[in-house]
Amino acid sequence: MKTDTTSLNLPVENPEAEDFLPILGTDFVELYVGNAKQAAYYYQTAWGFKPIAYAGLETGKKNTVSYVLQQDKIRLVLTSPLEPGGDINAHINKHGDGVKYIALWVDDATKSYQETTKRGAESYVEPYTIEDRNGKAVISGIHTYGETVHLFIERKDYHGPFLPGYKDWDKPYTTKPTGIKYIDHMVGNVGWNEMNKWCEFYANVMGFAQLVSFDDKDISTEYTALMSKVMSNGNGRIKFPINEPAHGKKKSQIEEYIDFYNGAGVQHIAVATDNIIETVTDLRDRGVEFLYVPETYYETVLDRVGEIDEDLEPLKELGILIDRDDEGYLLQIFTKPVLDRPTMFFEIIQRKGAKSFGKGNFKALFEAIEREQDLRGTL
Ligand code: TYF
Ligand code: FE
Repeated sequence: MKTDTTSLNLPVENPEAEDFLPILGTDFVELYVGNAKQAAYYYQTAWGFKPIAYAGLETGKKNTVSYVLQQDKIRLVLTSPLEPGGDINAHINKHGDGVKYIALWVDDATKSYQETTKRGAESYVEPYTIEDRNGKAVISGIHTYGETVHLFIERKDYHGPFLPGYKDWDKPYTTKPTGIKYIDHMVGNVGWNEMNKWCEFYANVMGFAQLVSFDDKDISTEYTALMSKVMSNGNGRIKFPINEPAHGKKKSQIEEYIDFYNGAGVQHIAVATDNIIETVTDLRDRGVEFLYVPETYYETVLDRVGEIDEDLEPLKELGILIDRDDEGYLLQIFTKPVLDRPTMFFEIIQRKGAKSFGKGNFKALFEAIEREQDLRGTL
């Protein structure tokens, strides 16, 4: 894919350079939540995740409980505290439910830790080994924006349900999958003027390159603005756009997030499907709420994106957005925040060649978000 060369402070993709942090994929995303049991039920029932593993009182854990859910390559962990006080309660108290760990699957968690900390990463946890009868795993971790952490997970010698210490979750699986397959990208919202600092972190500390950059002129409506840069790892499996608020006539959605999350954190998780019409129809039937796009969007969209394989009618009914770049097109849609605070949401994306992020939809999307902000009195 084309890389951005206009922003000279960051390295762009260099296929010759050796990747000092080879990442095999996203291993899991762990949220700290107030009530993991009910959150797990939501992700099973509404999103079609399958229960995989469990750790809690029954497995000898005294202070916390964790449920692991999986759908195709996407693994979610939901963790709650079982007692007052401590880091998890503090996290929930400050942020509400939210992403604590973005865990990256690596071949060597010790080397990943050494290579990143020697380039300036702040240590979260030194490499440690955990073991049970299913084998062993090595885990290490470094801090990223806000209170979010990147864990490195080395699991080549582990053959159980999730990680040592977890047991099979024996609940019968009744919900059907919704067709989401893998995490396409995960977006971080950071504070005013912090975007470059965090993009430099991904470049210098993790060896990522910048794919694209949008300034407040690309990403503004009449009322609100933000800035965004997309950082990608060497093999392109990990893509982390970073947003910061920008000044407009009204409050940036990024500022609203920062206010409610009380700091930087994960804004959205984009999940890929091979059939967005079926996936979104299914999610809607199960009660997942999506942003509304006015019908006028569909009057001109094909003039902008040209011919597509899908009928326009179902896309219009569901509110799915369309965009094109040099390599193909993409279909995308955004949920409303999935928590009470207007913080985290999901994107469903189907790529048909396009490797970009839907720049042509930003205006329609941000106007839809503004309508929600207005209802909340936070615009
Ligand atoms: O990930 C992206 O870049 C797109 C568009 O606050 C986007 O999904 C960018 C910023 C934002 C919401 C969506
Ligand atoms: Fe996105």
